[in-house]
Amino acid sequence: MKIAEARVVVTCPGRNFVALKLVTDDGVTGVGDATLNGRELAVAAYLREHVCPLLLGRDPHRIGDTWQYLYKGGYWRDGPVTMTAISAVDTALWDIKGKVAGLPVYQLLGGAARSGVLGYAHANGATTAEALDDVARQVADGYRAVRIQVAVPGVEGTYGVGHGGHYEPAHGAAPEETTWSTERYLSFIPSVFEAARERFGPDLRLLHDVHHRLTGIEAARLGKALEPYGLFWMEDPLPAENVDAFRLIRQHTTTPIATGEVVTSIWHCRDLITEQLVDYVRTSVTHAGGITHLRRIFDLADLYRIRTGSHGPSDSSPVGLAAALHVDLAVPNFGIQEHMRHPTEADEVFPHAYRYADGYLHPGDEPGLGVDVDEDAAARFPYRPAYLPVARLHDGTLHDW
Ligand code: EZ4
Ligand code: CO
Repeated sequence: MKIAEARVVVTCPGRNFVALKLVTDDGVTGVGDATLNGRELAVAAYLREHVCPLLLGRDPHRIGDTWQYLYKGGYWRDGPVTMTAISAVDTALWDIKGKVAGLPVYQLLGGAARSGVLGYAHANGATTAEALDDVARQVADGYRAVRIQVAVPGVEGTYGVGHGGHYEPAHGAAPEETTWSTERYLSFIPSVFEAARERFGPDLRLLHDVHHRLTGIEAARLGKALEPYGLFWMEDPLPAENVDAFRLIRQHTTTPIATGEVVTSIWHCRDLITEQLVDYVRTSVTHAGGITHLRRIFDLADLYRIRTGSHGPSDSSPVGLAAALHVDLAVPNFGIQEHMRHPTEADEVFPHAYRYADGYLHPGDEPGLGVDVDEDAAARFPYRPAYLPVARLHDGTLHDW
């Protein structure tokens, strides 16, 4: 069996996605997610120009060898563009292997370790009251875990808050300029979770994404202030390259910490894991080297009783979500899966077998990943440039977004 064709699909059904489709000489297809939000065409070109030609003629069953070939063989290893491209190839090869075996990918990973994948939904609002009404909607939809983001008074364009309803941060031909004030944020956010606990009681899992905005001591203060409200996690308190700052947070608070959505390999989260500086690893199939590499990260985490919390925003395509769900169902140390629904046009371009019901997701039982890209439908939605915002302090200084 040989890889006979490798095609890159760039499409914008409600938002931009990049997909890789591999076809074998006997007609088996496999798909992988290659979406890197705001830098989509860089990955598309990396695949088209430098990866697809190397795949032709290779044995699709040699997943591990192909991974090493693309990682070590490029000499310039790692980085989000390279790793997203490798992720797409790896995921597509698992899809092919599953189809050839006649088994869903989770069966190849050891089989189901649970009956369903606990998902968390997003709730947001311009005010606390609005956000809590959104939480109530998610709870009515069955979710047992909800992330809450509220616009901080006086902070225009707070992270995680939509322009009326659905939250989708990437838009426009240039990054939107938003503002940031750590002082206002820190004094406001605990009141949101106090109100959420009052309204929803002790059982609902509450999550919050700081989105890399704080210093170690600021994050320690926030973690302490949130302790009475028993958060499931405080996400990305600061950029993950700063391991020392996580040590500082740990000295001060028992609020659980999740990080890793921008981490692209095991090397960048090794110390966070082995020093038990985080409680949940948020690396994703789409950006951390596909199913093969994600399992290595999650296995390392399991040695330290650290659980998974894979990134699952709307900028991971339905292909990325399907792949995540197979891993989630099989690994021993699953924690939770982010679940942000896709636009309806995206569900049309990427027909899928995974399903959501009553707070839980399941990848379905079709051979492979159980997801495809309809290339004719994809062609009806041409790429439109869309950038993630930037954040500035009130004096104009560029801050972490
Ligand atoms: O801002 O995926 O937890 N989810 C997140 C996301 C990220 C986007 C960036 O592409 O932090 O909303
Ligand atoms: Co996040």
